[in-house]
Amino acid sequence: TESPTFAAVDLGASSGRVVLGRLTAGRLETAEVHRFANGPVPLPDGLHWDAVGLFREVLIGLREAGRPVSVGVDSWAVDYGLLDSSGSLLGEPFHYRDSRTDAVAESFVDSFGAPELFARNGLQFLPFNTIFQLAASKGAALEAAEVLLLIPDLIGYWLTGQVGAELTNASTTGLLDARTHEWSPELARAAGIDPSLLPPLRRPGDVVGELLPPVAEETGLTGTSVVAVGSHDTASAVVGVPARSPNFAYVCTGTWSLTGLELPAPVLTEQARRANFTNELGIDGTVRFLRNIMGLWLLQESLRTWGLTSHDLPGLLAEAARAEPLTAVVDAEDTRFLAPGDMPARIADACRETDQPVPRTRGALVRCVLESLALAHRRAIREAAALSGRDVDVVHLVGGGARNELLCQLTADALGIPVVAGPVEATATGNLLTQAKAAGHVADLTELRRIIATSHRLDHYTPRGSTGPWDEAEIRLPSRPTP
Ligand code: ADP
Ligand code: LRH
Repeated sequence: TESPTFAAVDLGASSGRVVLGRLTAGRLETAEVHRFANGPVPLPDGLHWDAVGLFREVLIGLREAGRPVSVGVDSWAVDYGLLDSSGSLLGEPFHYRDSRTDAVAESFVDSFGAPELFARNGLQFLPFNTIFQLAASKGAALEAAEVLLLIPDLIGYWLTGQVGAELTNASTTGLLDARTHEWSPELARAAGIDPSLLPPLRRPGDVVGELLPPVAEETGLTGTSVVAVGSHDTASAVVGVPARSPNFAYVCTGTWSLTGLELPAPVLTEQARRANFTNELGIDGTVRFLRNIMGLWLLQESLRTWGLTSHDLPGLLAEAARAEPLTAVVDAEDTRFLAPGDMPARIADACRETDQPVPRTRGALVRCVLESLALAHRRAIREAAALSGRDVDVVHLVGGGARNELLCQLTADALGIPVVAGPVEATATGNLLTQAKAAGHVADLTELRRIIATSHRLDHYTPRGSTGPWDEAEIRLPSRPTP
């Protein structure tokens, strides 16, 4: 019989792609058929995504997809579009870096009670969680809205005409009950919305629907259905971690560094809340116990400030590799770095405030960014292990950052634990294999990960030297207030 193929639509905050996967004799061959840029668009009322433009790129990609069994869609979390009663999109979705939640998020938490909120939804405090975005929204769009669709579900709606909310991404909204895995009407009301705005939940593996006739015509696809995957990109990235033993931690590095552990159950303790950990849902009942670290956004925005592009990255990384180690580090979880803007200036401020030298060259600043990320990876992994009572003997670093050899090596050095880097396209890989599993070609997560480990070239980094200099650098970071 012919080997089945699947198509993954993976929308990252900095780029989107359509990737095909063919499963033959226990190996997955992948081919990227379309890639396109993505990013915030400043409009008079704030920062948005160009959702319609992204959908157009999805259609262009699917036109190159051949005859896949199914299509799965994933994207970044928390953001949403609103539809009116006739199914029209009510304005371009806001970007999670928009500042409208600044004044609202903390006061919402204060009035609800931080421990009460964490006990209910199990989420890390991030000012852009959907619950805070909704609390900050006023106006006509929300009043006219009949249904709220998270970004991958919006793309799924445009492909099939079916509405729903996929569970892994719903778990990032702050509106899902961490114990029952159902929408919480109480949290919806607290956010100021009618709970009926939230569509029925669907799970990875569920059929979303068949392609609408204009979509089938535009893409040339017939007989292809859309299947729900871990539609939160980080859920698919964790599926795409080629772990061979249970004692692994992961760092999903792209725009963000999502760093933590895969667990069978949430950790809802007061210590976990104070350490600002999140319990997001993975596939097959797993929990992603992790922290959001600012990630390569720090580097992307530095390049943008300098008028450089990703083509300049190899040269800059070579300079960073030659720069003096650990002269200055910043807290890569500080929300001061969240908004778009002059990143080198903000990093310099953070160095001054902690009495450290300001990096004088671009190479030194890039080194400061990568060392700060490595230190943040170390802190999150150590704390996740302590809070969950797990041992960690290997760290899997997946996503675009797996191409960054210096970042991989520094992460191994800081932790004193080996790092296995790759796949770069872990998210698309996890998306594809979740579809293959839904179609009955893969038994479970263990087999799925074995397929990834045998299909991809992985790079191994062994820790160099002692972790002493990292212990010393960690002391220079300001202590974080706990609410
Ligand atoms: P996202 O899904 O959040 O958009 P990706 O997983 O695509 O992010 O990762 C993008 C990041 O990958 C970039 O910000 C960049 O730092 C890194 N990257 C891409 N290409 C290279 C390269 N050739 N060398 C080092 N890093 C790279
Ligand atoms: C990574 C990601 C992350 C979220 C952020 C908004 O792309 O989905 O897991 O917290 O975007």
